[in-house]
Formats: sequence, structure tokens, C-alpha cells
Amino acid sequence: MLDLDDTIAAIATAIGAAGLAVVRVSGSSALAIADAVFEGGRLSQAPGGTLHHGWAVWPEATEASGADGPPAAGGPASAAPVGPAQAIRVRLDEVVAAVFRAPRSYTRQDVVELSCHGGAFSAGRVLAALLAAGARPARPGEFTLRAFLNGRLDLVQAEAVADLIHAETEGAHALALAQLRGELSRRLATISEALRDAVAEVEARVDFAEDVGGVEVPGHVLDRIAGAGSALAVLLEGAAYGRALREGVRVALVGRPNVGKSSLFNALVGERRAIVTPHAGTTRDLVSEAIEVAGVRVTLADTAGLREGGDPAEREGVARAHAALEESAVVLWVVDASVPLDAEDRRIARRLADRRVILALNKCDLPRVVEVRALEDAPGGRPFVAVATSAVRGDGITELRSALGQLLAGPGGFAGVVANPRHAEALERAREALGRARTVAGDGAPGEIVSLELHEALQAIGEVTGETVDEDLLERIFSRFCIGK
Ligand SMILES: Nc1nc2c(ncn2[C@@H]2O[C@H](COP(=O)(O)OP(=O)(O)O)[C@@H](O)[C@H]2O)c(=O)[nH]1
Ligand SMILES: [Mg+2]
Repeated sequence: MLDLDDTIAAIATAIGAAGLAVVRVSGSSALAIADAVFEGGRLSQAPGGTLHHGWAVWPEATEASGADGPPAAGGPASAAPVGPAQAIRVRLDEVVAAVFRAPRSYTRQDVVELSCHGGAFSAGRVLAALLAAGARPARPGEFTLRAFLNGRLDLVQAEAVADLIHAETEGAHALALAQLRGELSRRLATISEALRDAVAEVEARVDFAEDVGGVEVPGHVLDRIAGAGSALAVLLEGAAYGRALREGVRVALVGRPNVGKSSLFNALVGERRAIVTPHAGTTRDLVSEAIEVAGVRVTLADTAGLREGGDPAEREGVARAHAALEESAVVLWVVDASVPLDAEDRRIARRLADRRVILALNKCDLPRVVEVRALEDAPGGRPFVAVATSAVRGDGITELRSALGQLLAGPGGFAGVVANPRHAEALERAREALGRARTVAGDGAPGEIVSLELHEALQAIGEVTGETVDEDLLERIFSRFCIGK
């Protein structure tokens, strides 16, 4: 996979009915291979950054390519008799060829992109023709891997390409773009640079003092290490938010039966998705729907009312509600504010003691008998965000969304946000190594020991940017990409 010599080809667009599809070729023979399947000019003579209108054709048979006609497939083009002896080449589709010359291309190699018609058929035939002309099918993410190996992108940026493709919300998209622009990479580069300076200084002193025995690490170097450590800590603080942006979060609506969970769920989702009746125990199975709040994809789950007893179906529903509660980043706890709190409410309050909770005081269209204070005083009660709502009138729904948005919100901006768990794990290791470096330096350990920890931190940061990754890790990262990216 790390081989850059052969020329690879793949369909870069999703398969299906569409105006266009793009088939991409990259490698040292990209222009020659594209020429073999293109009728309408010599692409190998064309300057980079040019477009050429013409036809994709089946390549003439050569010893090297082993091409012996297009694959048998229905359709008018393949109905004509074809074969190696045929002088007239079979036209596969009308295309526009875009020529990019190394190093000014996505992969920094010669690249040709053939835009043909979309749909299930055309792009597949154009790709088959390129393969017959000598290209090899690209593996998932192999174009981006080449861009990385050729130094066009670092690993954070390469992974941002995959995140961009998979982004489903404005927030996930903005974050991926910021990382693709190199915003996280630049911050990591600054931290690494400070650490390399520290290492250089520590090691110079060690060398100098060889005869004298160990040396202590000077104060200004310790300050630099501490600065790098807190810069990492700032990045890691935003990691939960980053992960929420990238992957979305789950939010469960919980409460005792009949307080209006399903009604609030419907109001938040904006449609009558969950069944609402005046009877307690209506909701049994989980009903989930995704909404977007503050740029984060939120999967809301309406649950069965938490109470004990009930028939087997309701008990199963309650078990599922508890499971949904466990998986939720934030819990939307619904209380009927028009009736006094009961033992179930207090039991739920205790259950939620260590969770991030938004309290909806529902049915606020009716005279209110529950005060927030009463809930705070409940055993296990805690400060939470409370919003008065009326699911039937629509009061407080906007406030509920913005309370949720505030709980999910991050440090502001996407510039230095760590979103990928792989990055967070490695940066956490780097931060720990720096902590140890400071501790051992404070204990008067010799420079060599401090320098070991600094190297470990640099190594961990390098795993994020790709300076110090091994082949296995690259394989794992890029295998998650789409083919053609
Ligand atoms: N007055 C009033 N009734 C509500 C409100 N929200 C829900 N209800 C009613 O309370 C009953 C139970 O609602 P539902 O959403 O099924 O509650 P769940 O069991 O918690 O899911 C239904 O008759 C709803 O119409 C509200 O804000 N005000
Ligand atoms: Mg319900």
C-alpha cells in the first residue's frame, strides 16, 4: 500500500443515478494510461490544469495491457462486435478529461480525472477501460495516502478529508474544514517545536557535563515544558466537544409516565413521531430521531416512563429506557410541574445525580405546583439547567434547544479542537509524559531522564501529525476511507 510506483484508478463519486461521475487515475503512467482510453487529443502532451472534451474508448489490445475488449455487458455500445483486431475503438461514454501534472495535483503525482455520465454503468466501464490499459484498482483512501506520503497533507489533514466526507452537520463540516486547513496541525507544530528546543538544550547540557556527572534542567527549560503541557491540556479540554461534533451525541428524554416526554420529543423533532395518549405507559419501545443542535447531531430518544411494576412489555421498555439513559451525553429529565412530585420523581433524581441534566418543567400552561428548588433539595438533587415548557402550547421549546446547545457547546470556534479519539489518546499520552518530565526534573533527576520523557511526548504528537507513524497504523487509518478518495 505504501508503494507509490504503480498507477492507480478508481471511481471517485458515489455510484447511482447522477449527472456526472468522476473516475480518477494517479501515478507515473497516469497520462499514458489515460491516453489509451481517451479519444479527443493527446493528454500526455497537455499542460497541467487543462480540460479536454472527448470520448472514453476501450483501449487497443497490447501485450502489456492484455486488453481484449470491454466486459460483456448489456447496452448499445457493447452490442457491437469488438475485439483486439477491431480498428475502430468502442466508445464507452462522452467525457471531459482534467489533466493535473505532478506536483500540482491532489496526490502530487500526475493525475487525470475523467468526468463521465453518472449512473450505475458509465463510470464502471470507464474504470474497466483504465484497468485494461494498465492501471491497478486503488485501495480505500489510497489517493489521500499518496497525498500524505508525498507531503502534501499531514495525517491530521488526511483524516480531516475522511471526516469532511462523512460530515452530516454544519459543526462536523466546519471542524473538518478547519483541520484540513491545518489549524490543529499548526498548533501541534508549535508545541513540538518548543519541545524540540527543550530537548536540544537539555541534551547539550548533558553532553557538556559528561565528565562532571548529571546536570539539572534549568528553570527556563522547565517553563517551556510546562507551557507545552498546558497547551496540550487546552486542546484536550475541547476533546469531548470535538468528539460530539464529529460523531454526534445521544440525548434521552426520561421521567415518570405521563409527564409529557413523548409530547416534548415531538415538539423538538418537529413532527408527531412518538405516540401521545392520556394513558400512562403508552411509550414502550425507544423512539429515536436525529436533530441538529448548535452544529451537533443529536440523536434524541423518547423512552418509556421510568416506573416500577407494569406488564412484561412495559418492564422491557423501562429496561431500554435505563440503557438509553446510560448511553446519553445529556439527559432531558421531564417533570410534570402541575402536580406534586412523587416518590418516582425522587428516585429518578437520585439516579441522575452524576449526569449532565436539563430539567423540563412541563405542563407550564397549567397552574404550577412544582418549584425547581424542591428538586434541588431532593435526595441526590443537584444544580441543573431548568426550563419551563408546555409541549401542547409550544412554550419553552426554543429555550430547551438552546439550553442543550449550551451544554454541548465547546470552547468557541473550531480552530484547536481535537475531535478524533485517536488524536485525543495520543495527545493525552504526550501530556502525561510532559507531566512526568516535570516531576522527575523537579526531583533533580539528570537531564537524560528528562530528555527521555520529552522524546516520548514528541513521539506521541508525531503519531497525530504522521511524523512518527508506522505502516500498520497508516493501513488502519486509510482502510476506513472510501475507495476513490
Ligand atoms: N396541559 C398539558 N398537557 C400535556 C403537556 N404535555 C403533554 N401533555 C399531555 O399529557 C399526556 C401524556 O403525554 P405524553 O407525551 O404521552 O407523556 P409521556 O408518557 O411522558 O410520554 C397527554 O394527554 C398529553 O397531551 C403540556 O405541556 N401541557
Ligand atoms: Mg411517552
